[in-house]
Amino acid sequence: MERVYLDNNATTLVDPLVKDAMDPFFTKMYGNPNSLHSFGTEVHPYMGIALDRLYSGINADDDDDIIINSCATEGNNTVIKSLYFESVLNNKKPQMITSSIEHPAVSETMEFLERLGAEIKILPVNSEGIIDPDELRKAIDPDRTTLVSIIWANNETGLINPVKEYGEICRENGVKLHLDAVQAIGKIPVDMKDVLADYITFSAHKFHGPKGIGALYVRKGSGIVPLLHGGEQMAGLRAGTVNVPYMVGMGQALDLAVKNLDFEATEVRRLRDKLEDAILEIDDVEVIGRRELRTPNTILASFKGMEGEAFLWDLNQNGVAASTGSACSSESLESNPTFVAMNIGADLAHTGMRFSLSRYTTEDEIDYAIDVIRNAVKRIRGISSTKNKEYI
Ligand code: C6P
Repeated sequence: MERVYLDNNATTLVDPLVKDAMDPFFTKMYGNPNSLHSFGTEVHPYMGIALDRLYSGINADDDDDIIINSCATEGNNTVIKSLYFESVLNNKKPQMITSSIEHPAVSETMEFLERLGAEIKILPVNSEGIIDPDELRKAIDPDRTTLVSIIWANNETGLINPVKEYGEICRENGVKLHLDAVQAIGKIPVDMKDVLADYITFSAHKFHGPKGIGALYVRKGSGIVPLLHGGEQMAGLRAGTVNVPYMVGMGQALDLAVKNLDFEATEVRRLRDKLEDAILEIDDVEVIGRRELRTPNTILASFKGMEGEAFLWDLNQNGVAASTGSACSSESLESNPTFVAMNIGADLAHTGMRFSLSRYTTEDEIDYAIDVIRNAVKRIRGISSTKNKEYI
């Protein structure tokens, strides 16, 4: 076994069928889809096919909008800043509600707007790691709240929030709801006729599509103030030449992801549970969040007395790729936003290690990873106990 990739919440491999679908648009059909000559017009219909796949993949209504962009970070920034601008344009002080377990693409955008004068309320998680709908209900001020932005499934724990209830609460109060759906899409059903969110954001590379392309869903009537001006693309809501090959790839990837949802719920879950059971046999290890409440591919385990950097290094040396948290905060190896939000291991040295599978993960890989993890824990705890004895 050379290498085992268990960091699929950071990014995934591009499905070979997705790569094949994208291929002709680099060297054969490369025209600008907005050009009026044949190089452009021959490309245009493929954007329609890709969009149809996205609409059906999230069960959006034909009248809703799906704006193609560069990634979920852009989508999250667009929704939050757009609603801020809308309030400012209407001479209102924006008040936004978010949670303590958001991805930095939401939390840091909120912090930035706070510096510009917005009021930001941050909802805590309950003992299960979930944002309680009652807390949301209490926090909303129908006269003042501009936007609620909550993560659908958390990228570190995989815990799935009760988004259907949030949608109903926001609708009752006439408040707009944005859901960061990056870690939900391709892992659990995402149905925009069932969940009453105004906006959702996602990135193709989390479901075996290419990096550098994402989408923002906007429900009919919810509106968006564009952040990028300078062209009529995306109905004037996001200017800039559309990345056709990647858009085609995202459409194909979502189509395949939806077709594989049952496989995620059964086979990916079975392998995840096998790995989780083995991890739980190790002393002083806890897994965050009940299995039934999580996406089928994710484990965030807390290893007591382990140093994060050493653990990650040891796993990597032996061919297992995991992560101490989200890839974008990996430079601060010890800080784990979920542990902070859930108040885990504040007094003791705990390392959170995330293992995230995909439909490409095999049983042999899981068996190999189990051995590597067990041995890494033995080695590192052995070294730290020797160090402790030296101090005595
Ligand atoms: N999370 C992780 O290791 P981009 O990078 O823009 O495609 O996606 C950003 C993003 C937004 N929301 C959530 C919930 C996410 O998980 C991510 C990406 C990766 O957890 C990389 S930081």
